[in-house]
This record gives sequence, C-alpha cells and structure tokens, in this order.
Amino acid sequence: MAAKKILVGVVMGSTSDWEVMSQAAKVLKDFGVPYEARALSAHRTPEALAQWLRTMEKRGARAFIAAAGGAAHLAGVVAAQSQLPVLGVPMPSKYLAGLDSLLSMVQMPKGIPVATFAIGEAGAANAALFVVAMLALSDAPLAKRLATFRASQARAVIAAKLPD
Ligand code: RP5
Repeated sequence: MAAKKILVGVVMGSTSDWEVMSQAAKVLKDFGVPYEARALSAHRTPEALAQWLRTMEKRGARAFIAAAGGAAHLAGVVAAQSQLPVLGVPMPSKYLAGLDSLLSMVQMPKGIPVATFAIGEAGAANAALFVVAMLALSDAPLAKRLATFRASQARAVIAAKLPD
C-alpha cells in the first residue's frame, strides 16, 4: 500500500523538543495540513535523517519545519539536502535559554537559506502558520481557513478586557 501523502515534514533534534514543537503540529492539524513529525538528529542520526528527507520528498512534501537546540545545525543540514523551503525553529536550551540555538540557526552562510523563526512556542506556531500561508497560495479552501483564523484571532484581541 502506498504511504499516505504528506505536505509538511516536521523534524526536531530530540524528543525533548516535542513539548515546544507540538505547537507547530497542532497548527498543522487544526488547518488540516497533512504532516509527519519525527525526532531525528543531524549529528546523532545523520543517515536516518537523510533517508527520511528523501522519503518525505517522494511523498509530496512542500516544506520542512526543522527545530533544534544548542549547536542547532539541523535546519541547515536539512536545507543542504533538500531544495524545499526550510523553516527553522530555535529551541530553548538549558544553559543559554535558546540564544545559542537562535544564533546558530539564523546565521546560515550565503547560498543555502533557512527561514528562522522566534525561539520556542511562538516560533513553532508561527513556522506552521507560515507554511499554511505558503500552501494557501495555491489552495483556495486553505486560504479561506487562514482568513477565518485571523479574523477570529482579531475578534478575540478586540473583545479582551483589561483588569480594572
Ligand atoms: C539538540 O540538543 C536537540 O534539538 C535538543 O534541543 C537539544 C538537547 O537534546 P537532548 O539532550 O534533550 O536529547 O540536538
């Protein structure tokens, strides 16, 4: 039986990243965007990572979201191996609070880009929302769902009351 088609590959360097990256998965799920999430590391499992990237491309992936912490080279390694857009999410880290992850990820040398998002949950959710916006360019029902989401978010902000 053929593997289920997916549109987004979500990869993180460790299962310890999942608590944050589940925010990205939730957004994709809520918008009905088929994705596969895996914990695969650029340095601990380089061959398995390369194999998974090839499989995702064959299954129709249109983008990768890659999250890592510390010497966060995972997104760059994914971008080196795939021509698909790579969105990077720096993970909060134990000793440097994710600043190490952010600087590692955002400072890609010229030629192989990674679109780097904010550290942590906001970055995870926004990377997924950005993928939704990219896919919505050629998917009118998805574009409508994105517009509905943004309108409802705006209504919630306007309706919110500050404490007396
Ligand atoms: C990175 O090292 C991972 O992306 C994670 O953010 C960090 C710590 O990994 P573990 O030691 O928790 O597996 O590769």
